[in-house]
Amino acid sequence: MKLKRILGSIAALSVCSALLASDCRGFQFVLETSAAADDIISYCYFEDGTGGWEARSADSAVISSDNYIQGSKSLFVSGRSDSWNGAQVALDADTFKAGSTYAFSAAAATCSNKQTLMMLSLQYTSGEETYYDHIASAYSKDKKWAVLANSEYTIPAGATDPVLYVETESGTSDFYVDDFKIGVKGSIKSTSPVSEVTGDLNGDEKISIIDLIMLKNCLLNPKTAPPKTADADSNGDVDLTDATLLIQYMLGQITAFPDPPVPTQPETTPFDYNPNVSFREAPGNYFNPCAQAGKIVKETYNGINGSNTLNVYLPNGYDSSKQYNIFYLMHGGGENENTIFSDDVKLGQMLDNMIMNGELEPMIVVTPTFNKCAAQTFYKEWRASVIPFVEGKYSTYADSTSEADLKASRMHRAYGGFSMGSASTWAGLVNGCLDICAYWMPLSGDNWEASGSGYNKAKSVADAIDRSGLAKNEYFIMCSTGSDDIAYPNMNPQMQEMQKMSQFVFTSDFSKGNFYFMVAPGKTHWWGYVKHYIYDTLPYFFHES
Ligand code: FER
Repeated sequence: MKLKRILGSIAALSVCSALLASDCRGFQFVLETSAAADDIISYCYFEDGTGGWEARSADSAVISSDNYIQGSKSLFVSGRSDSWNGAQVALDADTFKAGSTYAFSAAAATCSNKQTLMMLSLQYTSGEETYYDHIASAYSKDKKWAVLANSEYTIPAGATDPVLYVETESGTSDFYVDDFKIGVKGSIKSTSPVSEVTGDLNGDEKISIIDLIMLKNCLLNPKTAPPKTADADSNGDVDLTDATLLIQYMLGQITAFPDPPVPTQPETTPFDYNPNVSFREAPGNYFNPCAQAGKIVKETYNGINGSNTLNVYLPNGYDSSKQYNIFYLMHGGGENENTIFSDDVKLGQMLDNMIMNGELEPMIVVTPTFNKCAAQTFYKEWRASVIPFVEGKYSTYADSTSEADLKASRMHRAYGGFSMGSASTWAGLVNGCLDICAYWMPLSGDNWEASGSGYNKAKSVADAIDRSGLAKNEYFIMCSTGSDDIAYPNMNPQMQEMQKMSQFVFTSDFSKGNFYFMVAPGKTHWWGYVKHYIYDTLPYFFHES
């Protein structure tokens, strides 16, 4: 062990000086994947077309010159709604024989700002069954290229209809594919197996000089994505500090790498709750353009109900290295995803002004539409398509869009809506979405998941809470309407019954309770009033942990 350390030290020192002194191009061999031309059986560099590559359940796969690893073009894949969506090419079964071994390689680069495991996979049929196998994988982030290569992959014996494809382990961000080739067995160098051990860049389960050389290559080639394990200080960036830490580790000066830094943003903020929040209009100038305006981005995604669009409000100064709370806000019947940020409502301006004046923490607000299904079933599309699309692309508290990470970030997610949007809110809450969302804002609409009395409607909500197994400080329901609103006579009996039930503790101080109903005197069923309910109550969200 001691001898190993000393040898390691000497090697580390020589590389350390190489790092400082040379142009180090001699070390590039580690990431080299090129094969002799004779060894290549099939290739596509996307310079002269797609070479048979096509979208795999994504909206499109087209040639792009925005990002490439060689030549001047690549294949750009967009409009994915699941992690297995991407780009694919059918393999000629006469050329690539089942049971035979070949070398496979493709470069891939995600548009996500999160580390994303890119995968080169094979779909094939055997008998009646379809199978999916992973050939090679590597991490990418911020459009940097990861090489997915396996020098010896055997197409399973008996496989028919082989289709090669590029997908991601999680998330639905757009990505690029380039430099695709299949060669004779052994002709292309395999990329490293993916390791979870910090400092082990090449996945050989050791931390050695080879890892340091690989790290150096990543630093010298900004187009190439470093593996996740290169981030020795776990701060999200790979830089010279990580190289220094690796050297120190090999010299025995440190025995472990630093723990990930504590997030600079506090998980929760102390909040001065009013336990009986009452209706108050937002200042009139909050509906004027704001000096510190956020951005409203129109997005298209391919969801379970087909292609659809939504709007994403990004607060002023949105920074993808920070994490943001997220509020999904639904329109009413006869409206659409553009209503809420339109000049009729001007919610964007109101959010800008609230955030500028410190009344609201910067957050992401998403306005989808239930117009491709029904208000009461939209929660299915929200869960299966909208959240993975939005939170795979924008930075929320979800570390990935896996089920586990959505659950872990539930205290940073809210859902609300007006009128039929309120029907969609109750539907999501009642039908199993409490596991990924803690904050709910029904506005001028009662629960249509149960018919009949206010008691029945209240009981359907209470039952969902019982099924969720959550504690009383893990779910929060902030309801509002006007006393002259058509929803009031429907909503009020349900609200009265909920107050009697043990699952609900009535107060707008969410450090002490979880349910509130604000009634605005004389107000009717109109966004012109409802926008003020959001002004009054949205600041009460996201302070609990
Ligand atoms: C309600 C009253 C009205 C309600 C929805 C509506 C979900 C919607 C009316 C419309 O779209 O015309 O209590 O609850």
